[in-house]
Amino acid sequence: MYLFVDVLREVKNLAGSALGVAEGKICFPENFLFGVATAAYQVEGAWNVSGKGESIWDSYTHNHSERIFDHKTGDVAADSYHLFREDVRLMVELGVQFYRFSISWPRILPNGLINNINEDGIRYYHELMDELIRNNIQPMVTMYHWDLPQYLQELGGWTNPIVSDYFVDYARMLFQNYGSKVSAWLTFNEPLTFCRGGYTGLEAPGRLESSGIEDYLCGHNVLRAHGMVYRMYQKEFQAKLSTSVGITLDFLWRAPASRSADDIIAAETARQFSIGWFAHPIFSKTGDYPPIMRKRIDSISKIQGFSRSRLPYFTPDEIEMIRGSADFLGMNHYTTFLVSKNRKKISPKPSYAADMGGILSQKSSWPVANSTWLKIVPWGFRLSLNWIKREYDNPLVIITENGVSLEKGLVDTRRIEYIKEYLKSMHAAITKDNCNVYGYTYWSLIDNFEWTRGYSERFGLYEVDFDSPKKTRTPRLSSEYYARISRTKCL
Ligand code: GBH
Repeated sequence: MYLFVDVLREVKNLAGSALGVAEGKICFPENFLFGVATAAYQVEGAWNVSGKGESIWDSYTHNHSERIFDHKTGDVAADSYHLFREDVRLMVELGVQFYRFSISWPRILPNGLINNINEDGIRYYHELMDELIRNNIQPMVTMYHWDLPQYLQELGGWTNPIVSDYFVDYARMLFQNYGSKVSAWLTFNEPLTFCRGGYTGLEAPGRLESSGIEDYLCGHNVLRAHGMVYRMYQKEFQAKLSTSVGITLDFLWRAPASRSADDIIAAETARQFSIGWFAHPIFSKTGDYPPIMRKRIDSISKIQGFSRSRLPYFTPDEIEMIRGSADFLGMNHYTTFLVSKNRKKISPKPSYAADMGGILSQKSSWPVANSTWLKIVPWGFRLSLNWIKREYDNPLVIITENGVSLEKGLVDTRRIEYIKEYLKSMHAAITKDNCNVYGYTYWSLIDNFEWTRGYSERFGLYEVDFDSPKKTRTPRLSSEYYARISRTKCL
């Protein structure tokens, strides 16, 4: 059993060596880690059980069922709050080395604040972790997978800087309670998605008209919160705990739509506005926002009549605090988009999309999944990893999500194909290009509540019958395929 921390130390020597195409097989090194992932709101259910507080996703699905594709909620979901032992049994079947799950902030701190601790919440995650460890599965924990305590939303949510301080209180109590059990921590899951989606799109809190202002405030406070947690961890816990702390960023590859210089520049700008927004402050040598983001938003803000940039400035101390504040980069990768230059004139209305200046599309010939945004484009994976390597001096990366949605059904040969092709692409990035990737997580262990898509999109290696009282889990073909990979480390 390898701790992530050990792998973190060893992986540099590993790249290229133990890897390869042995006897015609594509193999990963022996201590490369395979896992599966879920998130609290998507699987736990038990939304108001034993003292849990309300989250923004509880209130959002309850008050805005019209915004959820099938008008459903995560009130019960896959009921993993009660069925976690069954979930762990499935992971034993899969032979995975780790389980990435998230902790529900309001299950532990009902209104988000540290003065009111819900002991049942603390107990629940202890039991889950103990069950995992008993079965030799390492817990990898996301502190925040989108379910902000509703009370903090009423204070302004991530647009209010005080929420960063409250997040540090929450994180400290997680280290205190679970520090000795968790192999790797992720502060946030996909700030790009929840800051953009929550303030332009349909994700909670669902502020539809706030792009270009509130999304940037959200990102700013999330970056501050991340840096503050990492420094608190270093000061108070690092010496005592054998663990590592990172962040998960989503990187859907952005390829130029044509060979024109304009589109090549637009694609690079789009990368800086997506992963770069959060990765540049943490993983680059210089820190702070990507220069192109700073430049474009500052100048467009001026043209629009603002007296200051809509993208807030970090103080020099904050830049230093955030720079280098991660032991590894967690990367979620699913698909690829094409980018062409937006030739429209800047409108007076602030928006992230206009600031970014590219138009995103996908090729109609790319094979589809069961999510409108998810086209199957394996080569984008290798390019994403190479971009990370070049841009941030080859940091340690763990793939914290990769997966595909399909129709209901147990014979999911297309999922097997997806996993195979994406893993081949990742293998090439490791062996041929020397990218420092040391783990891979399939999203998801089981079918779950797919946010605004409700239960209509299925990502699980196991099917869940949401109509059955016991939320019966049944293995799909892909679960056998993935079990072989995680055991043999070969395709
Ligand atoms: C991940 O996000 C999430 O971390 C996870 O919770 C989720 O279940 C999983 O993916 C599967 O969706 O409709 O064009 O506006 C993946 C990244 C970014 C994908 C936002 C969907 C919306 C694209 N997501 N995106 S669009």
